[in-house]
Amino acid sequence: MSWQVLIQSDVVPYEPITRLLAASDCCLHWWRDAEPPRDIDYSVIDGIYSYGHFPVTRELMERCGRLKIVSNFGVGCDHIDQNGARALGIPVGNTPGVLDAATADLTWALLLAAGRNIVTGDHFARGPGFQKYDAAVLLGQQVTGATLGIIGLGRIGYQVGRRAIGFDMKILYHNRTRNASAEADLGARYAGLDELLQQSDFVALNCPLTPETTGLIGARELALMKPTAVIANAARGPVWDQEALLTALRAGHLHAAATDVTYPEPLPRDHPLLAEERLVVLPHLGSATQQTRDAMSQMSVTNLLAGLKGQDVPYRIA
Ligand code: 8YV
Repeated sequence: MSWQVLIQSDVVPYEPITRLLAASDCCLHWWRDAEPPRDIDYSVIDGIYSYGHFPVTRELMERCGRLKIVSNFGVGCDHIDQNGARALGIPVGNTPGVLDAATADLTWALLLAAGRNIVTGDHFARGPGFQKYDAAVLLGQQVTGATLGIIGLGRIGYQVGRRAIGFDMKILYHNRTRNASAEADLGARYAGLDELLQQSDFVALNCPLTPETTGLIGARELALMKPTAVIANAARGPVWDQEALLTALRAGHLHAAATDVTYPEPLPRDHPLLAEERLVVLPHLGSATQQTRDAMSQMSVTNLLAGLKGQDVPYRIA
């Protein structure tokens, strides 16, 4: 018996995924373009494997006649209609835990890069302008001893906080709910959003994208921040208002910002954010280490196969 699986991806997926799927009883039907493929029989689709962030709508799930599972390569499932899946009784699997360390490391790479002018410094060191060493150029913001505000103290935010202990930082956090064990472990203090923004020298966005977090950081919130502050987004682009961020950076309000995520992703090549020197931009590298990608591949294929067989999905978000 072979399972019919719709795999959404406009790039060649990470090799271990196709290897694991090839070793299973899955017959793959590719969705490679913006629009769903027309040449497949949706009535026989047993599973959807979501790679990248193509939308998985309720309509698509309803169209797949025998759907038993939606398996996502990644922890964030904002592109999947989870309420729709619940209503239809279709389990959704994701890959929590295995990417916390890699994403927390990258959050720190963003904070440090923006705070210590790493990218502008790299460009300057290679360019024609660097003729004499000058101790007064490219002064950054001190990380050690500063206040870190973590917005979203889930698994990844917690790991960001753990790393801050090594920098002797004072930690504030803002979250849907208080996290007593994290407060005890990290010495973190819960703060309202405005207070966190006003008091933090470094702000890390590590929350999932939900209706509540969409546009969480807009012009008003950016204006509350210290003019020397640094903000990094390792969550999802729509958590902040990109236009408001650009305006704040251009006005010299904030030391710098860094982001791993944008909307759309990628940005059009002529987007003004890409020309902003005080913004570090990465192409969604949060969990992009070989070790983490291997674990994500294994986990997402395990979820897929369990769902196809009607077994409990080991890592289930909906
Ligand atoms: C993935 C991510 O790279 O897990 C997530 O939510 O954003 C990243 O770890 C991505 O989802 C895979 O496409």
